[in-house]
Amino acid sequence: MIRLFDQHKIRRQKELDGIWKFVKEDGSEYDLPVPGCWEQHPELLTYRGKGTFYKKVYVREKTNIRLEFKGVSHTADVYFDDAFVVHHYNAFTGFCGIVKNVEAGEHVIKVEVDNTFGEHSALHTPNDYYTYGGMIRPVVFEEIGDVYIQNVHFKPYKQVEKWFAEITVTVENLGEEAKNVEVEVSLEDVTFVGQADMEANSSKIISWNQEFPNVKEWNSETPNLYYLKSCLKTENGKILDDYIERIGFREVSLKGYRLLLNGKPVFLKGFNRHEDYGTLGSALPLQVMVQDMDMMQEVGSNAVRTCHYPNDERFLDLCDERGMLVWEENHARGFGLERMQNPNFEKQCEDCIAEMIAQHYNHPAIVIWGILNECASETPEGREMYQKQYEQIKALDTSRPTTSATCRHFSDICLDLPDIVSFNMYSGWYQDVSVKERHEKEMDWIASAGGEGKPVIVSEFGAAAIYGYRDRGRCKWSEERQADLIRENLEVYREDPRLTGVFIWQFADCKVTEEEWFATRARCHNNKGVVDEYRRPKEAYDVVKELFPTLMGV
Ligand code: ADA
Repeated sequence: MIRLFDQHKIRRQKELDGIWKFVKEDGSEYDLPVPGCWEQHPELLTYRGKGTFYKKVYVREKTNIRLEFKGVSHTADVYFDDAFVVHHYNAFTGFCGIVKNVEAGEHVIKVEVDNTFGEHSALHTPNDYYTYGGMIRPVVFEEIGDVYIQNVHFKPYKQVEKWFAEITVTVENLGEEAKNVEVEVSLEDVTFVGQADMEANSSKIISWNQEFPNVKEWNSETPNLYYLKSCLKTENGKILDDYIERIGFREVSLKGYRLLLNGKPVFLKGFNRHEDYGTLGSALPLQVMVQDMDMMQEVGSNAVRTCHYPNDERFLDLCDERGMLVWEENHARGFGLERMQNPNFEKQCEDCIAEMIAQHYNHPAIVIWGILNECASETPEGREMYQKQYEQIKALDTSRPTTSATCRHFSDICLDLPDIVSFNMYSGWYQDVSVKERHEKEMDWIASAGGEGKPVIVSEFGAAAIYGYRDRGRCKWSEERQADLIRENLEVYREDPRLTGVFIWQFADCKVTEEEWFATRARCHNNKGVVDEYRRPKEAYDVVKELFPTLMGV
């Protein structure tokens, strides 16, 4: 499955899922499923290296081919019949390549994949989550004409109690001749058109500000979704291409200490969720995404943080359908200044932000853009990079607030930059301190260090527990202790009106890299999930179920 809805009725599109041939760097060959992680194969459990995937495809008649890769971990070089098509770094954002004038017949797609660490990879590093290898998300194969729709963006807004939207359609002309096409856009009973008069080998953006009189708002309780249908037509009405997006009418804003959705205050009762499952690694099938969603909603969660990277579009589609509010963030976890000064760091962050926003812009569920989890925000050099990334986000999207989860307590010099201040705090786990006392100190410091008057989110808190380890003395690492600490934290946070949300660290246990200090993690897992990596609930799961509903509903 590519998305949870059909994006095309006219454009020929298929998913290249199934078995691909994989040739490891040493020449050994495997039949691997795509999407998938190569670590699921018993001989590749710990393989960190390079390998090449091959897939034969058949083209019925001469056409242009558009290949879209939703996620390749972590670096891909794509070839079509041995001709280079596209290079991409980062497992967590999609990318595409175009091959023009492909003759009818059989062709071979080759994808060289690399999940090694080193200076070439500033974002995928040994970390408190695992960087797997392979084509972890869907691969899409499309046949397109010379003129096609490259992207559609939809930004809803309200004016005098009526819904409007700014719609932009980007059209590409791959041909060697100028083309003039009509662009038609429709949503329910509203249709509007524009003209794209295009030079050869060019692209054009057409935009509208359009009123939509008969629509219902999107929110957590009633996540109303609509199909935004765009198509390209010739002068005599022949449809050349189509592009369907699924959107929601909602506005996000801030007022005092609160995040507002459609003008109403919300309190985010969330989980941090890594894309990681048992033996499947980061290639989560829809079944797991739905199970995660059902479990998070069962305990009363209304929000999820895509720690620490952009998520699979199918999960974001599910959040749109279920009204699950999303803090999506760029790809970064715990980089001190030295790692932020890797020569590839800034460009790889910039590319990730650009791709994350371009590809996920239309999801109504995304209400916050985050950056740089626990990076060097206590340094002037780090501040420059934080500032640059916040500015990049605002240049691409002014409709959503920004934030960043800090752990530079009492030393962070960037709290004046984001719209919302967020901090990670493990009182009772890493520090044997009273949650309440430590929280008050943190909030006082935030107010004095640039965060005065801003909404605050406790972006991480929790404790570890080994699934199945029970102890009547409630010792550390027992399910009982984890449950006690989550209870103590939630009972403190629910009393603080300056908070507009909390995110438990974390929903499910996840694998970590057995390098650096992460190797000290029991089982080579981050064990702070309220469920384990197979979604088996720990005692804390029921504490969350008891307490989430008591958190401020306003
Ligand atoms: C940090 C980090 C998380 C995780 C957590 C932990 O806050 O943001 O990714 O590593 O600590 O479990 O210690």
